[in-house]
Amino acid sequence: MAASGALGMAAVGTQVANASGSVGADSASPLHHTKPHRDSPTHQAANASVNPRSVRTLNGWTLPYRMDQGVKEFHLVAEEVDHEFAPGMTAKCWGYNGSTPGPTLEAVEGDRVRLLVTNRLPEHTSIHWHGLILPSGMDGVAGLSQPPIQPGETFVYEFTLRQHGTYMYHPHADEMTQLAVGMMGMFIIHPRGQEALPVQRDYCILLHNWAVHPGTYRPDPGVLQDFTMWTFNSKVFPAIDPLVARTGDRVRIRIGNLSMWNHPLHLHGVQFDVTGSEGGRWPQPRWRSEVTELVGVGQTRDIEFIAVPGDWAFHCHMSHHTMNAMAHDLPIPMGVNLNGLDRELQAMLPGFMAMGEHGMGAHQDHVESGHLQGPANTLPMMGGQGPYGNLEMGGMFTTVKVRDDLAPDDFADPGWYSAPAGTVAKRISHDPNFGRPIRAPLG
Ligand SMILES: [Cu+2]
Repeated sequence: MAASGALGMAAVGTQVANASGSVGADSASPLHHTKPHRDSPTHQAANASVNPRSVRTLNGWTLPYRMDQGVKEFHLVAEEVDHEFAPGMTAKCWGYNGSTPGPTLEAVEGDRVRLLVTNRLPEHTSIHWHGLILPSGMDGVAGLSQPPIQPGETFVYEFTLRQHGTYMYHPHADEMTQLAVGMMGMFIIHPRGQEALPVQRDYCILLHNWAVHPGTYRPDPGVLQDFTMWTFNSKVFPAIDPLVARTGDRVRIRIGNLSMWNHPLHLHGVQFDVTGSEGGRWPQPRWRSEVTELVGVGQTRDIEFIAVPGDWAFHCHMSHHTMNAMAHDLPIPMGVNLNGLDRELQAMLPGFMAMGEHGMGAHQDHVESGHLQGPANTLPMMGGQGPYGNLEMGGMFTTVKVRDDLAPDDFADPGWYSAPAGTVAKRISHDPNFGRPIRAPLG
């Protein structure tokens, strides 16, 4: 694979497929699947590379680097981006190199890295390398460790990576605003040398929340709690890609949280091990077997599991975080007869539709049949179609799709799982008085 092809793609901001392992200049890495080669100086100038041990940033990409006399040089551009949360909803956000989250940075423990940061925003910024051990003056806190990067300026950070693990980057200048509008990314440092128990699939996901009021096109940084969008890598379900794996693969999901809530991430179908964090991959005796892991604000957590065949839900367990925009200040009147309420309220609120008398599950049907029209530029609270009907999900929800017959570099959505005969729950009666259920404790 020609590395210059990756550069050409990166230059126009297109996603760079790197999971198959393009030829990197990191010839010190012992894990090259392709023959290591040392770039000539002229080749370096024209070349950009990605680490051959790349993670897969769901719905995102890894930033290629250039080698400059032994230093891996990355160039981040802080800028406004047009971002689509899912078809039907876009916003003017801020990010890096054309995307929010910004591209994932990947390097190897021991690497010398140089990070150029160009500010194309209308206000000053800086980048804090969250969790990295580095000289104080490289820590990126505007006013404390460096002057702010003014609009139009480029700053350079340079340091040696002295650890491995799952890290993040984000501004430390007007931080509340700049985080709220999408400025963040992940920084993955691979250990030098082969990992014990190597993983076959290595995903990373950055959690965030947004307040994009229906009918508006910019996130509101002043909102503290009533967020409308809960995202994996700035996307909401059903626009979040599935995590694809082959049966028996060791899969790692690296989760970072730069939102303003803690998120209990829950995976169906397996007991996973919590295996790492900003502290690197932990020694195996410290691994914990769990099915839900709380990822706190400002934390990263790595989980690993052996993939078992099926379609498995992977989501935040705060159930309002698996919904899209809701009117939080309206009650959901379960059990209340709503006859006539619509008509009276529609005089004041055109298009109002009272819902919730029998639960909210009808919402998706109403939206998809077209008679519940939301305001401009927002998304239905729930959506997504599965092989058996509506998924009634939004926000921080996706699927892990595991199949027996995938090539190691195949990350394409394999469609829905066809379950072996006799292994799917099924209807056995239409009668509400069916059977003899026990409704009281014995004795
Ligand atoms: Cu959550």
